[in-house]
Amino acid sequence: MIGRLYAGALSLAAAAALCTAPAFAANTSSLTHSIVMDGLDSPWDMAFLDDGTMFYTEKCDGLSVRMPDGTVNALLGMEETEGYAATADDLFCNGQAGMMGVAVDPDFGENRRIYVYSTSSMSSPHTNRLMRLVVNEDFTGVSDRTDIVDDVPYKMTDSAHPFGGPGAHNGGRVRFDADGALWLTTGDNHNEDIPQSPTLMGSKILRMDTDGNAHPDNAPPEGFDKRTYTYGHRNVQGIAFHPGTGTAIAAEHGPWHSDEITVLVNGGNAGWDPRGNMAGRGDCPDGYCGYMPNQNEGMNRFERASFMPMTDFETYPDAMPPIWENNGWSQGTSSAAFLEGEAWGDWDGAMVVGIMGIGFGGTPIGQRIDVIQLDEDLGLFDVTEMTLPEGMEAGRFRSVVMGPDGSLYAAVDEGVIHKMTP
Ligand SMILES: [Ca+2]
Repeated sequence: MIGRLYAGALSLAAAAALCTAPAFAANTSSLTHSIVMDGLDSPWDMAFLDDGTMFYTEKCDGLSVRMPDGTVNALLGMEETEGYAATADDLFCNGQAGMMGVAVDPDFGENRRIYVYSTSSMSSPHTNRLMRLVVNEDFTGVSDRTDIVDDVPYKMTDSAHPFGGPGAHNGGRVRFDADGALWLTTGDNHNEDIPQSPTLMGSKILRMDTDGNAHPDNAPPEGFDKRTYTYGHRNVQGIAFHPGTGTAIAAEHGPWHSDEITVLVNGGNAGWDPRGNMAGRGDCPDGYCGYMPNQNEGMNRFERASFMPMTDFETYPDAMPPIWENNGWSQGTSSAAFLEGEAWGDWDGAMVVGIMGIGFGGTPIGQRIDVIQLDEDLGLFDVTEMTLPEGMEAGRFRSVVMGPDGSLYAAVDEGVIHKMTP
């Protein structure tokens, strides 16, 4: 083994990574690929039943279900959509906002419940809401909408901060853990007060029951909304649960630098605070230091990170440290899942993270799925870019989800849901 020859000069982790490299190659070269659906409009998330039934969202259209035989039923449309069994006129899309995460109740067989996160105009100012719905017996419609979370902030106007426009930074992933708790990730709306606010539910990761009540074991600081599991995030679109320990791990977008993956600690602060008065930062344009200094001002990503860090240890020494920072880049780190099943070989139990990439002069850079292997202490062991199967094009990897068949499903903004099978 080549790795052993160099073991004396490399860290043990690096040497072990070299040793196992041939197994990785075997995995990726034997991935088969098929397109499950295409022609979709910004598919955002998927959720599966054991028989392969797949619920999915499209950001500006609504919620649909693809049956195991390939039949598609459009269940709940947003305002001004056609062809859905029902429409909800308060659900709308704007910018990054719209219909986002979807999850299936662990007891779906008994209660037929699913959960969908969407932007809504029902209240003023508008908010992001987590809705509970009941799916009818033949999967042709939903009913009994209950908004179990109705107070996640939404960015109404440009005036809050011009960069990114209305609808920016909603988070949006909805997942159940193995114990049946319901989790929701949210974002900062370009609002400097949200991340460290004890009561505004943006920039948080919420852990709840299926009525939207706080999990009894949540341990946020005194005065915080008890639904809070962690706070001080920027814009979390990825959350997954480590198969061995059940630990929640989040992936989130950085501001022109430093996408992060963070192992979450109950009650923890992720350390994002774009207020100007923090850490000696002066006034920033529009009361938001989140994009300072501007990336066009000649600073590199590491210099920017030192001014406006994703995790501000100077102000918050006890903040949760990220285990991965994307080599300092911000490239649209979106969703996360754990590969499970012996067919994945050495990647069984590894985390995959979908990265949407950024465009320079129309050329996308960084569109990929990273395979992130953790060590026994949930530290970073190795990162490998997944070699995509032949015939599969990269895209803006918005959602990665393990299917009940052991395949990895990946939705890209370009309108395709891919399936990769080891
Ligand atoms: Ca952080």
